[in-house]
Amino acid sequence: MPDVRTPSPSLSTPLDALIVGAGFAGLYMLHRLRGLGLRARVFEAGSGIGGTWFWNRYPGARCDVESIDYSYSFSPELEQEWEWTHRYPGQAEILRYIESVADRFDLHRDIRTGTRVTAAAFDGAEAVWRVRTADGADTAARHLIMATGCLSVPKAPEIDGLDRFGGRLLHTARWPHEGADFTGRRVAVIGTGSSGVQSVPVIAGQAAALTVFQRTANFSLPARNAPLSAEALAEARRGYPERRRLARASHTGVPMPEPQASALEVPAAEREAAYRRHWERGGLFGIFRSYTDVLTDAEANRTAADFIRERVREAVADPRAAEALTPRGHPFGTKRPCLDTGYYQAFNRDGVDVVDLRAEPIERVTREGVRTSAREYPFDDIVLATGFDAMTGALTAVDLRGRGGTGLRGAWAGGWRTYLGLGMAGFPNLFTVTGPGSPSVLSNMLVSIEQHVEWIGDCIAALRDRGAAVIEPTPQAQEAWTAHVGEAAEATLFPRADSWYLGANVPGKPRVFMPYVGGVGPYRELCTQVAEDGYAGFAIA
Ligand code: N01
Repeated sequence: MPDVRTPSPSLSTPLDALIVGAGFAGLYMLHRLRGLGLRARVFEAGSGIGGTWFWNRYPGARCDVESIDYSYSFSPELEQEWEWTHRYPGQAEILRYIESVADRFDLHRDIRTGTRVTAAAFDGAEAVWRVRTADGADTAARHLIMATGCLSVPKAPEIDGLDRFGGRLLHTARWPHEGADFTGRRVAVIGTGSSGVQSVPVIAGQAAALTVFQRTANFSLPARNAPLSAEALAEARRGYPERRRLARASHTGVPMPEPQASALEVPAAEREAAYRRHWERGGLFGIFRSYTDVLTDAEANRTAADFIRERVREAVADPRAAEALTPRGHPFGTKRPCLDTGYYQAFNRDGVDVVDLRAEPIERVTREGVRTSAREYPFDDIVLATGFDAMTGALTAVDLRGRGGTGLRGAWAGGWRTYLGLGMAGFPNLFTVTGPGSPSVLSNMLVSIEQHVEWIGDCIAALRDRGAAVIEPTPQAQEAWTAHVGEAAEATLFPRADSWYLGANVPGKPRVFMPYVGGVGPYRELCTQVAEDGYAGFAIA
């Protein structure tokens, strides 16, 4: 029997497609293209597959979409056979799932790990992409598919002295595979987005002392994670066809009823009871999808925000810490809310505290710890939970050169521009999976990934069947789409927060809203229509 992990030989003739990234998107892309009879390879920078779930191994790392929804839908057998253990899947379980999928569909033989793509240039004469990897090798492929993830380039904070710290410095998105034990140690966590909020309760349970450095208090909702019973799993499996159909047609990619009423047209007691039901049930989408206008009307939003602020004050015993942890200054949901397991309660433990960086900014990191405007805090470990250069970061990290040598970095200097988040004018035969301008991070990523992968696969197959060599968005279609994405965001409260959705977390990054707020269902219909209309908005040659 051949070793399935041995890479297929011979790259002497151009591949039909080179896929960059072996996360959920890249793996399914490979499987899909193979199914269409196309020759594809995956290059992956990491030493293993799994993307997000390969890198983010910090304590408490867990998905905030339920297991049965955060899973591939393309294989009914896989759906029926995989045993999810919890309502929300932990990092290790998701990585096991991904590995099992790769084995099941024999993907490893076409994946090269430890292979970072550094540059790629379109050769117009041959109509191929010439792809350079960090080892200096070049590979030719007719299509280049960037499955590089939306949150895959970690961002270190702009804090002086990190390199001088004498203790252990960790980033949640580059967690050591052997793990990190905090027993008996004095630990700092910098950053209170999802990664910080998930890791704090676990670290708090181990460390001798934990100090959380918070610049912006985020809204966090209880996950209410629990083991998934055999009955619940069996029921979910029976209901899969309908569940998936609802997810694909929904706004967020999660099967739940769409809101019908304004938060302002129902009596306060009824609204409070609805928020309470969602809070008790747990989950990310309940409260902000409970009414039509939570994300579009400041007053409607305030009703939800006030409800959550009240819960924070109830949960945190020390009034000073409660005050610091109470989110204000941005509408609920405009920075991605967190889903936690005991985050606020962690601050009731001895030795766990929060430092409000708005009142007491960090001046620098020293050899011993963190120096703020008020005092020096000594630490053994500093954990950076400071986020990512989201959505565009992984694309501009590669020196992509399109027609005539045009660079993507230059083309995007004033902000991203795409057609449907699927491709860029001037970059023929290049596709982005869940690229900027698509619903992506505002949705259940698995639903959005599958939709893009299937659309891209069908598109490449259609080109082959037509005998066409090249497809690329027209500049007009790209401009119109990019403008539409911006206008759609402007009609919501999203632009009111300094969020990573807007690139506001990365100094110097253009402040342009990146994901499409139109919802996965309507967006899917639009993409399908574009294909049915013979790839309207694309030039094919
Ligand atoms: O990153 P973030 P993340 N000094 O950017 C702070 C997904 N995800 O890794 O808000 C001090 O959200 C920064 O402060 P501020 C999910 O989509 C999902 O936590 O910019 N602080 C913020 O508090 C999520 O939204 C899951 O003022 C600094 C934090 O660091 C996305 O990934 C789990 C700073 C960064 O928060 C990113 O989450 C994890 C500085 N110089 C992640 N620079 C689940 O599925 C930054 N900060 C549950």
